[in-house]
Amino acid sequence: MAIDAVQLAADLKELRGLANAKLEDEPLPNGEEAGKRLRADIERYDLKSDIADLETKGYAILPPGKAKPVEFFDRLREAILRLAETRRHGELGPAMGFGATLYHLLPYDRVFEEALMAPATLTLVTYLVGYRAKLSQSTAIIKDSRAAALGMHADHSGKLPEPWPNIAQYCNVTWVTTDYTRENGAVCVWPGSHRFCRPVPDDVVFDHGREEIEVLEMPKGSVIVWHGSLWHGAVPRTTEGQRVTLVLPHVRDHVQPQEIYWATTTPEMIARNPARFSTLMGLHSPNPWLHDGPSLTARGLRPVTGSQFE
Ligand SMILES: O=C(O)CCC(=O)C(=O)O
Ligand SMILES: [Fe+2]
Repeated sequence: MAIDAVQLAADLKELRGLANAKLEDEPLPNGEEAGKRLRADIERYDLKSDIADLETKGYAILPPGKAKPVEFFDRLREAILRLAETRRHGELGPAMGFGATLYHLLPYDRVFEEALMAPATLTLVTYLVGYRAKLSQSTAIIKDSRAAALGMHADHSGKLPEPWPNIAQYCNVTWVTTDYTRENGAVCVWPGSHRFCRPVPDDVVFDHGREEIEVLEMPKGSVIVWHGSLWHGAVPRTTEGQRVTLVLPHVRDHVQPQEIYWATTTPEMIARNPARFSTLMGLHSPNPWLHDGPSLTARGLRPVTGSQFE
């Protein structure tokens, strides 16, 4: 059955209309105003040293309580495990060292929306990929005692042609809902590798033991944010039980998100969230469009004052 493109265009127009109306009261900042607002948020959420970590190491770790209270991570884990009972798991996860993967979780529990809109993490996302950032994935990773090592890679791989720019085009926000230890299969990183601006060489992919690579051990309730060029992977899990993680990667506005969020965004979701939520769903981007072309109210296409379109 073909998609009804006429209906799709009408639905998208309605959603974009609601999303654009949100901007009237809460316009997204541009230029100098964007810098000013970002600096104020970095101050407000006490993120100066995290920004320094993003610059020097390519990742930052928010300790328990900084992004959200620890209880919030219990809600996240419970929602993931509940959904894991009934939802189809991704096929590639276990084979590639990702464990059991559940994709596109955002619309299925409000707790994911809360994580997405948490101000401290959103400020770090803004620092890395701008105010026009779009959500790229809302994916849960569940690893049990059989979970293999995840090869070292950069998230820019397979998404951006090389050579990569210094500036992040993709960033990862990893919500840690069970303790990360070496035995539990924690994420590992090569600090500073985001500055190499290139993919992980073949001989490093499964060389997790080399001295430059650090295993990130941290308690439940932590959040890790990293630059898309950072070399990272995960060590194998050797203990019983499960490692449960939510990843919320974001992209710059010109990069195609991995998951199609406007397709599952409802008018209620737009209404109950700040305007920024609609931006994250891709609803403030003028493209993609169907036969109706870009919307006149889309960003960058505001009517010229005094024009016939005013
Ligand atoms: O949690 C993991 O094992 C790593 C996942 C990963 O590489 C990613 O989310 O980009
Ligand atoms: Fe990754």
